[in-house]
Amino acid sequence: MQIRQGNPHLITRSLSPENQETPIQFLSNTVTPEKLFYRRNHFRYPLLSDDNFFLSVFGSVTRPYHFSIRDLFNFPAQTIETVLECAGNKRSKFEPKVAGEQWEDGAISQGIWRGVPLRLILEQTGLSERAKEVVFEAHDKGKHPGYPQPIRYARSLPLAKALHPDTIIAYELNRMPIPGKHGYPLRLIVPNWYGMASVKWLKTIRVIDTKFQGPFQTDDYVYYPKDQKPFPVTAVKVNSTIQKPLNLAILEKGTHEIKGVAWSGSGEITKVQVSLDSGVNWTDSTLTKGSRYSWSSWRHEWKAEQEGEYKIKVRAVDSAGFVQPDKAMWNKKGYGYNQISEINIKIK
Ligand SMILES: Nc1nc2c(c(=O)[nH]1)N[C@H]1C(S)=C(S)[C@@H](COP(=O)(O)O)O[C@H]1N2
Ligand SMILES: [Mo]
Repeated sequence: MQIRQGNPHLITRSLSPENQETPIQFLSNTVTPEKLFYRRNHFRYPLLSDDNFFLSVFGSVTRPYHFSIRDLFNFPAQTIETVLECAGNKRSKFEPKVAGEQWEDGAISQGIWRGVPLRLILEQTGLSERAKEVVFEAHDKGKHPGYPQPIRYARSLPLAKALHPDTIIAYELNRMPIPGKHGYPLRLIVPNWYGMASVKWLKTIRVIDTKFQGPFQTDDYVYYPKDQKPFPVTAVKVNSTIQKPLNLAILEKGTHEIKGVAWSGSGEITKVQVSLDSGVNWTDSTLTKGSRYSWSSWRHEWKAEQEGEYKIKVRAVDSAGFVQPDKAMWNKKGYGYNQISEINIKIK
């Protein structure tokens, strides 16, 4: 008899609501399978069926409408492969520490989403001249500090982002109906923005001519830096993760592969550099570019000839000219950590 080798599985940060991260160090495929796709929830899961399911679109529109799932299937579909990263990814690395889920590197996954461009839906309903933002309200709800009654998860997008051809109302993930934990039956997908924008379990879409003031818009998902005015969390910052070797590994002398992924919400990854001497000298790694919104893979072969302890650093650069900084911008709620990636290893 043989005892089977273990398989990667999600890492639990909290059980209720369920928050679990992807074991990103052990991912080799470009698309994250459902069982390893990170889960980030504010409330308990809502239980929905697609029978009698309607998505209502109303507010500052000329022809409000209740769309059935079937109505949505009749629109031309758009397929988008994209990174989905929680704004709190890597929060555990902030110094000084900040409260919140102590995510390491795995509050990020990648999937292929298929659905209807929101823009086509809004073309059908029409927009009033004063329309300014689009509010997405979800089915999940619960207690929130400062609110006597349970509130629903809700977020808004400015009109320009809502009308972007790649902002979609998705009904499939990885060529299957969206799993219950990831938004079944309908979910918003907003490529290039942190995950909070991609509202799961869509209930209504309301066009407004003011600025949305919900707590997940004006309290959470706002950067509160030390000596700057607060500003909203939007685009994903240029970032990378080292998948191999693992931090604090002890390795033999010889050739080792250093590899990982890199991504950005403001352009494509153009370069990933590796330093084997704590950031003094940098070499370009070999880059395999992903598609427009997906992560890129990088690798570097290292001939480790000398015993000792090494600090290996990695920094990604994107086409907009952004580079991972030496020091992440500390902020009270711990969003957008993208400091140069590093591991410490020992060669014996
Ligand atoms: N309805 C609803 N949508 C939501 C959330 C939520 O709690 N409720 N969490 C948001 C956050 S913060 C993230 S990072 C992503 C996580 O998506 P996933 O659980 O499918 O990975 O969903 C976003 N959409
Ligand atoms: Mo998130």
